[in-house]
Amino acid sequence: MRGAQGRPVLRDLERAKLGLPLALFFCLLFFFVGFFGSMFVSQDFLNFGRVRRVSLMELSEVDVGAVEPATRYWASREAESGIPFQILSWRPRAVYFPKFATLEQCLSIIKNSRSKLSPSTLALRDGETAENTKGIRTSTGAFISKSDDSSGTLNELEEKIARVTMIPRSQGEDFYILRYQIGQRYASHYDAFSPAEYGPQKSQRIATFLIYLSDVEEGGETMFPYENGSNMDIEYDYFKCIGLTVKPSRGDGLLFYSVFTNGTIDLTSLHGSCPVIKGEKWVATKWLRDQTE
Ligand SMILES: O=C(O)CCC(=O)C(=O)O
Repeated sequence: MRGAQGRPVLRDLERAKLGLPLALFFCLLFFFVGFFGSMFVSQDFLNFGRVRRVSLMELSEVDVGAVEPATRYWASREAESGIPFQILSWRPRAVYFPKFATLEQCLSIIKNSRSKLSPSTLALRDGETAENTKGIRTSTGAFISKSDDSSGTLNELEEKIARVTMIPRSQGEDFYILRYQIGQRYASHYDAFSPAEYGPQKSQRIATFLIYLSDVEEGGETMFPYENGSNMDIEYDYFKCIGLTVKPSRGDGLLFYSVFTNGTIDLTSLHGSCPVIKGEKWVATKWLRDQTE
């Protein structure tokens, strides 16, 4: 190495008697870089650990009441199954599964059910008739079992639903394939049957898994008007689209629970389908029960 006038620098330094102080300076420099550098690395590591622990705590039921809606859009996580999901809400417990079904699976289900659809019906309570409940549910639909589907698609999806919900396939009803055309909707309702209103039940619907088979240009959202306890204190008009709304996106899945773990109905699971404004909505619904029917 050469100095400004072409003289070797080390020799210059030696001459200036800077050799020892310089060596000490470099030693100290390396020490501090190493010390603080390792602190940064371990801090990062600790933070990573902390984030994961908090997430797991938030996933436990203990914190249900404390979670605000703003925290519902967490980054996707993967369950044990390796299927990505996103917590949408704690009240009701609702989980979103992006790209749960493939485009081919969605199209195959629509193709297989199109010719089998008939006007959707309602389970009637005392005093209700088809006439006085007209307008509540205006879609068409068809129950289709996996054995009615030679493509094997419903079988594959049923298996996948059982994997993510950990509810045995034998506790699932046949798929109900729904089609909503412009203006059609399903006013807010509960999927669980209250024995006080519907009489004693052999088994209860505990959860619902929806697979959106189509996008919808406008409208057709699945809505939860009472999400997080909101709107429960007003005279809610069951036709109104308020609260948490989920825009259908082809292939995505939505799971929500209608009952608490003690079997009582979660009132915040009230839900419905907003009217389709533009386009068409197709959904495959699987109702899951607390025991084999
Ligand atoms: O179509 C939807 O988005 C909701 C369907 C629904 O409410 C049901 O099938 O119980």
